[in-house]
Amino acid sequence: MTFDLSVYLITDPAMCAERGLVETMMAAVRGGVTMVQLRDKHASNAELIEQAKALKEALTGSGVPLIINDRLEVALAAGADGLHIGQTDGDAAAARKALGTDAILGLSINTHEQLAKADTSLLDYVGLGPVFATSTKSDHEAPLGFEGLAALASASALPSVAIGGLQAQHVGPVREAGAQGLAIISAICAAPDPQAAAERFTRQGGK
Ligand code: 3NM
Repeated sequence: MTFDLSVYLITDPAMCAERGLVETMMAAVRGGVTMVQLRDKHASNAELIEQAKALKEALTGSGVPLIINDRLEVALAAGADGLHIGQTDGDAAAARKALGTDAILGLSINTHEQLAKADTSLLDYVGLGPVFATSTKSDHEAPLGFEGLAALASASALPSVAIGGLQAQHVGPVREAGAQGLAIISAICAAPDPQAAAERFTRQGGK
């Protein structure tokens, strides 16, 4: 499946709770986000399957793919467009085998060692981060800054999306560092107006 990493929304259950998951995502889609990832480290698979199905239905006809964080069973059961895995989330080979060649498969990378070990034949993109320290992920690795991001992006054979503490004013520097896009949680999900927040990213040339 073709995909566009330029403005990649990742959902957070607490930040989306008040407005609703589907409503927050759809506001961001109206603002131009190009990918959506459902991420909830604590929900059960059954809860996530239900949420994923609702998101997938809302995205019908938008051309925006739905990616599931970490849970292969959820991606399969909900008919999602892909899966994103972290370094400790399990096995890219098993995920690719279960999802098939058409699915979008992404992997989080923080170091050159991790990048060297990643099997690019199994993956579609890498997530590089965190660019900055962020309170959204309490156990994140050491921040890369734009220099570290550029070093990893240039060493990557796969398209990359930057993550971690990113705001609309970072679209230019992230692109200059060689990443194809920005993955964003709080700057969109926790914004008073997620559509306007997404538009700030897409207007900066993020799309
Ligand atoms: N992964 P925000 S940083 C989910 O470095 C996640 O792999 C990261 O949230 C990584 O846009 C991060 O609110 C949190 O900073 C990103």
